[in-house]
Amino acid sequence: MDCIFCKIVEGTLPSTKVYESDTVIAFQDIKPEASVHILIIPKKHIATMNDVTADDDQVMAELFTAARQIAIEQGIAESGYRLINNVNSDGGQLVYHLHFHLLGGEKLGPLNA
Ligand code: IU
Repeated sequence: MDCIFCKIVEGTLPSTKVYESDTVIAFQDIKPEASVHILIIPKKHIATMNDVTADDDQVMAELFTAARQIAIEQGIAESGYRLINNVNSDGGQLVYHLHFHLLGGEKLGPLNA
């Protein structure tokens, strides 16, 4: 499958990883939109939020656990952050492997500016 994030999971493409478990990895976004910009993804290929099924309940729970833990590690849990998932074309999704953007480390602007 020709998926860039699957290649990052496999290690055939480089990334700056900040978190890894059996089911989830997180790495620095290559084009950061804030001081902290980390992508949190399931290792399993799931194209979009629309493709998540009940079979993925555990991995989704682990993904949000990872997000909370990374926010603490990055020192932004208390100051605040944004967790964003873009879906399909109107949502601005560019990479079709489910991912959540963890953004913070500064005062973020309006969501749809
Ligand atoms: P989107 O939600 O699909 O629009 O976000 C894709 C993100 O993936 C975007 O912020 C890119 O900068 C980021 N990214 C990356 O970190 N590494 C890559 O090799 C590629 C995209 I391609």
